[in-house]
Amino acid sequence: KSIVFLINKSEITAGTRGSSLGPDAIMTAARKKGSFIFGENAVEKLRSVNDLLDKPTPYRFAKRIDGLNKVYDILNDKVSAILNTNSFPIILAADHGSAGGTIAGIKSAFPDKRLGVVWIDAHADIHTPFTTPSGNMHGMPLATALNIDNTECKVNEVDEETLAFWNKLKQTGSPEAKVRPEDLVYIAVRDTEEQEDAVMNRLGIKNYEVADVRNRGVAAVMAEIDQQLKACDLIYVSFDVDSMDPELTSHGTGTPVENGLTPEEAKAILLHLAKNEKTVCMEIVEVNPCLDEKVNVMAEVTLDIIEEITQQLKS
Ligand code: DIR
Ligand code: MN
Ligand code: MN
Ligand code: MN
Repeated sequence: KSIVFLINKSEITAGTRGSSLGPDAIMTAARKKGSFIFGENAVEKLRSVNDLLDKPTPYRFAKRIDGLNKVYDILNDKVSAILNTNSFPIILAADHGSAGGTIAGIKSAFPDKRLGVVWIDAHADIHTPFTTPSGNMHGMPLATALNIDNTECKVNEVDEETLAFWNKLKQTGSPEAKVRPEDLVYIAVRDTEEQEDAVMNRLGIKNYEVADVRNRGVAAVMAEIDQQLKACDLIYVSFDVDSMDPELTSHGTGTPVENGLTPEEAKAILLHLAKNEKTVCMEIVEVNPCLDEKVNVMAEVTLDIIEEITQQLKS
């Protein structure tokens, strides 16, 4: 496969600042190590909308949703264009809020294909403006892909303007749901709010806990995931680095949660998915060197994983 690294530095959806530096921290780690991965493969950089962060946002239950609509449109165009040239996008993004735009782009390129999603994350990212505790949109990308509002668990009174932007996000790439709940699999989710637990239960969304991965082994868990996604034509893999244990990644991410995957477990999972012919796009998000307790350790750990999946995809 021919790889395109797509760099998206918009960091408007997290609650902490600095993940826009994540992709550069990974590229810096590569140069330090003497890796030519970013010279040997195509690299494309997207325009960022980070200047929105220099002003307050009026949308308290969906912060900077105006900017996120632009990011969704940019990704929808770019990801679908890369897929249409038969290349494989590996997206290095700042925070996770844009991943719904990536899914929109995959759906735009393959409107008639059934898309499975493997979401490796400490968080479920399935909030909506009606349920969010923070207003941070990196907690919501999957709700846009599933086209759900979860008003069953409503806690926020959402204004009309926010709602119009929200509906537009959900419709980017397709007016209908882009992913079915049974085609979504979580790995390592361990920090959710009750509104998220309720929607996961209602829709029957499966989570493989860190203990499942550790006790049963990566191979057994991945075989079960392959089985669940058997009816899907395509797979998108979203890797939030906070799925990994903060003690092993020097807390270099915005919302670290203890008891995560080891980098070795994460790598084995991602390599398995990279080997699957159905996998059409992988995304790596939430590296934040501003929060790293050592010197760029999270980026170095993440680079190591990216190098191996790239090698696997090209073989
Ligand atoms: C929390 C934290 N569920 C929220 N979310 C995420 O604010 O919605 N942290 N995605 O990375
Ligand atoms: Mn996430
Ligand atoms: Mn997360
Ligand atoms: Mn600690």
